[in-house]
Amino acid sequence: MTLPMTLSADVAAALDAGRPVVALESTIITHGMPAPENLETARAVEAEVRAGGAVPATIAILEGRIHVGLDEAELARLAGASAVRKLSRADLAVALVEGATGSTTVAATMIVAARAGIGVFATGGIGGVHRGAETSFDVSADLYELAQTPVTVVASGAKAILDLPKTLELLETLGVPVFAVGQDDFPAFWSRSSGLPAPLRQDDPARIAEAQLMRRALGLPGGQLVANPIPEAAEIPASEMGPQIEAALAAADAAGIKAKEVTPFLLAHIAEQSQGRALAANIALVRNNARFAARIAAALAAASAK
Ligand code: PSU
Ligand code: MN
Repeated sequence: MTLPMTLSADVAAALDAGRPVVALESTIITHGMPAPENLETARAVEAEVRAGGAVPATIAILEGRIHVGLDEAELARLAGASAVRKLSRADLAVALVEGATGSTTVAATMIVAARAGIGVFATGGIGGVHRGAETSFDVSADLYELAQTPVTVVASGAKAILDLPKTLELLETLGVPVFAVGQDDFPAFWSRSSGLPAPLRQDDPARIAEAQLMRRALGLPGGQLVANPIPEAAEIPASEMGPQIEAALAAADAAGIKAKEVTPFLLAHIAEQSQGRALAANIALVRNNARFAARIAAALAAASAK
């Protein structure tokens, strides 16, 4: 069976010529942010990638076809659509067969990026081990994807609604390199530090790109997590976020929220409770990650040409 996948003209041209490309996910547009900030952010993130000299490739499923690179109308249609599936490794294939429209999580975006030949991807925060996972078993498929699909993911760590120590432990078990950028601590999404040291630190995008290629030379599967802290001006201190996260978790529990709905529910609750501050922070960190990802993409293109 042939894969129903369309590359936009500028993404196809860049990949053919070996020029830098940065993949972007779409769940953050459909399930991670409210309108109209979702569409504004998607455009701003693409502009950051372009300003960094790379071509943005936002990935989504439109009526049973994978799109790598959305045009303005497609982006607007996705951001405004109501019944959009949140697609991950488990449900991507069947969504294509059913002709569905869906956004791609970190895991699904990595799968598509790797198929398209894109080695770098920027987002806000990856999914991870949820608090209470010892009873709920709620662990994001994003972690297992990082262990098997060769894409470097730039994020501001894992979302701080998660159990960050357990998330780091599982990443280590799965053999996923986790680099902090510009500091030694693992960031906590809205806050610059989680208080936990990151396993690795690498400030040079060229070394990060080379490490991805060296993993391939070693015959190792999987990608890398680049944990880039939120810019100082946009950060919300962890002491302020703590109670808001606790309140969101209690509300999710009371409402019986499970599985795929957990992350979108918690993010929406926190965005509302913080009067937009958490959302502004989320936007700032994604844009910053797009800038750093463009630098890695440039280094990857240069190293691959050698
Ligand atoms: N980063 C954000 N907002 C988001 C996400 C990431 O700033 O909404 C999405 C990503 O698509 C990630 C997903 O893969 O949340 C995690 O969902 P889950 O915990 O159900 O695996
Ligand atoms: Mn989950």
